[in-house]
Amino acid sequence: MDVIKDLDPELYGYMKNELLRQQTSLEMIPSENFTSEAVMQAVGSILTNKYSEGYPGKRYYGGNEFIDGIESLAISRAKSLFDVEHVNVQPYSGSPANMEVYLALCNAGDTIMGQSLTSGGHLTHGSPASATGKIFKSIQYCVREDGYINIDEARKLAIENRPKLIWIGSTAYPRMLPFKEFAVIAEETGAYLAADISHISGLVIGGVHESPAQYAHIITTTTHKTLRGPRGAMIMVTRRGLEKDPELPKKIDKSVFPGMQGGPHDHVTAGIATALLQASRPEFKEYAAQVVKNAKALAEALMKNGIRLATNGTDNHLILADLTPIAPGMGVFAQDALDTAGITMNKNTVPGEQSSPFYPSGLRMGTPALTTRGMGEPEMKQIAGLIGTVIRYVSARRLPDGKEERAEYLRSFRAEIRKSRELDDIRKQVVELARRFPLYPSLGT
Ligand code: DSN
Repeated sequence: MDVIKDLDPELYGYMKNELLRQQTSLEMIPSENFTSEAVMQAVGSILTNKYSEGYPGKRYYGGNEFIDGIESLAISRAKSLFDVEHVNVQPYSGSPANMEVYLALCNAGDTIMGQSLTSGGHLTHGSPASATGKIFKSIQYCVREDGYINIDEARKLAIENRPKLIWIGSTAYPRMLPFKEFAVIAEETGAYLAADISHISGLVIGGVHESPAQYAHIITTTTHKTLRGPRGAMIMVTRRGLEKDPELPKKIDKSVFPGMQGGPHDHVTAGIATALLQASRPEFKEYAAQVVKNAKALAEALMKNGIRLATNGTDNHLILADLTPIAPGMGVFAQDALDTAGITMNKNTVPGEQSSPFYPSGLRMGTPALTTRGMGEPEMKQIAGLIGTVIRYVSARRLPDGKEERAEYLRSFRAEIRKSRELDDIRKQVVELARRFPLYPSLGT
């Protein structure tokens, strides 16, 4: 960062502090990870200078002979790793990728179906807060009381409403995604099935989560979560997709460009190619397996610490702690106090949420980033103990009912936790633990 340091000390200050924050805290947001220095080199390279609207061999600008090579490399690596027939690596991120799937398959007003946001689905799967819930007639299936996807409800809704497109894929679901069951529902109702595996694509490649390749027609994924690449996304068409609609690859490509996007981010495409190469190595399989082992160890230890978990555990990289037994809305206090102690995760709704999406009762956490640092089961037990202590520290808190009282109460709570000796003591233990697993040592601090 030396060039930035000389040119722009103000920006450099923020960047250095962010580096220090990443190095000295415990990153447990399940959708985050630490990408490799090779990926960062690709993303920070001269490839950011190029325009290349179109696709390899069919560009609207000259000078793309090397960019064609890079994009073709990313595509061929993705095809072989995910065992799919067609890949588009140009989507800017996950939400645009999903919008591009809609644009390829649906018209405004068509019926679509996805998992509701409060049940762990994604905004772009038809949430009323997203354009996808406004442009289309959105049918939402939920999880059952026990936290598992309600497949019977999804089937009933699909038969009643005949959606053109069904999404399977989640952002806060700790169990295996039921691809096979959803393929049966899609088949029965004539729908396209799109699997959004953004959270779990690294686990799929690593062989610790079933692949949707034989079940879905389309697969979307971001590239920066468990896959550990740069911020970006891909849309894939499976053999099953080609059988249903031989025009699918063409429809997807046209929808990405010129339908939704202009020039692809070639530096990101290079980062995706690099990440896919790394993900094809045996070490990545070990990494993916360790992510799941760590999540299971963390879940076990949290439950021993008296913390309730949605579905009583996890099959993947993610854990959803349900703090409702302490008090509805407890996720808000817990997230802030944990953050003060250097443990980063996010408040989240839980199955049967008794509070609200903005003041939810749960905490969503995961192990991909901690595992990248090299942490294992013993560290997960230690971290569960720290999380348990912080949750006990906030457990007497209660959210006031009134909106203004609530804002005032949270302001004073936040001021108070900044001065808390107990949290400061945990913060010191967090720094000590984090320092034992160095992150980006070549970048200093
Ligand atoms: N923001 C992502 C997540 O945290 O799961 C989803 O878009």
